[in-house]
Amino acid sequence: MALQKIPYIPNETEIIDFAFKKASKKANIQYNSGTRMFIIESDMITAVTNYISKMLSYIVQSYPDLDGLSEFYTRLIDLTVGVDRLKVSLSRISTANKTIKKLSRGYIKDLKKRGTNREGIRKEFYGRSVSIINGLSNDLYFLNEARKKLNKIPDINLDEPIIIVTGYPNVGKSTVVNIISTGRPTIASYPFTTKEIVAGHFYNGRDRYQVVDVPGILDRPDSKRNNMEWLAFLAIEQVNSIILFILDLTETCGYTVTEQIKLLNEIKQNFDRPMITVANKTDIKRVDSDIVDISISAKTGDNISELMEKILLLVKKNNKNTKKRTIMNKV
Ligand SMILES: Nc1nc2c(ncn2[C@@H]2O[C@H](COP(=O)(O)OP(=O)(O)OP(=O)(O)O)[C@@H](O)[C@H]2O)c(=O)[nH]1
Ligand SMILES: [Mg+2]
Repeated sequence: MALQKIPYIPNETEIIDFAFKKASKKANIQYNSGTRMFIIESDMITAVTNYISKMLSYIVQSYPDLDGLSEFYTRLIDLTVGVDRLKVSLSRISTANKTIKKLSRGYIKDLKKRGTNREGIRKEFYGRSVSIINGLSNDLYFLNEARKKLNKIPDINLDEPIIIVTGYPNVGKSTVVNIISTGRPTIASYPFTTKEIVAGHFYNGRDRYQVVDVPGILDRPDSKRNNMEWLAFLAIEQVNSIILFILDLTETCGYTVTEQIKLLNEIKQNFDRPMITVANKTDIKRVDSDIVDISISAKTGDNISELMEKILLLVKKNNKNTKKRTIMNKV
């Protein structure tokens, strides 16, 4: 399942301009045709209410139903923008929508009273609606910023083979993803360059393989971990994939081999995932180690075709095991 793309969220000025311009256009036509004042004023209130309501409902509906999402996407959204914050903003928009509709009914009732200043009543309704919409300004801003981040979440097809590339920050994970797939995560010589999950793919014959880049993870207590590290764990935990664990044995990434191996062991212990351990940056220095399955240079392309062979073999093995497990579960 993929997350729906969220369209542009208008700000308070755009909502107000849209609703009032449309309503006054309608009123001008009625003035010119000599319609009664009561009808004109009440139609204007109704029109403004309808346009505002349409836009506010549209905003709420633009977002996925947060209570109906899978655990993976709920936690992904939570780490990306905060589910509670999102719920608060969306519910404020819905409440404003209801309040304006209620106000509108009240003011239309007032219009019916004899001897009242009808234009004054309609203007009072306008003033109150404008201030309600202005009160949503922070929420509308937040929802539009959240939308930009959420729209970057890649579509991951859970039915196709997936390769998650993980390891310490700055070891060359994104460089590996760039060289083996269509994924184009940013590469830079500092830690935590990758701040979100980025996906790409490659084909072997007709079969598509998805390659997922995740933020770097440090070996440190959970309480110290940042949202980016949790994003990486979330992907490893929730997505049935094979893992490419990238190590930088040259330590030019800024972290020691001991630290990197500790993380490797933690991931092995906590997640039951088929894994290939890869030593990167052999162009700088070749370091022998028993813990790696293959040594490569993502920069020069050295040994990449051998890496691809290993990936294909492991995916094949994993597919067989997954099928076996599902059959066993059904028995
Ligand atoms: N010499 C050499 N440099 C490499 C190699 N692979 C990556 N680098 C460099 O290492 C630095 C980090 O590369 P990235 O691919 O951004 O590393 P990352 O693991 O994705 O880093 P984060 O996203 O910050 O966790 C960059 O300066 C790369 O150019 C390699 O095989 N050889
Ligand atoms: Mg990266």
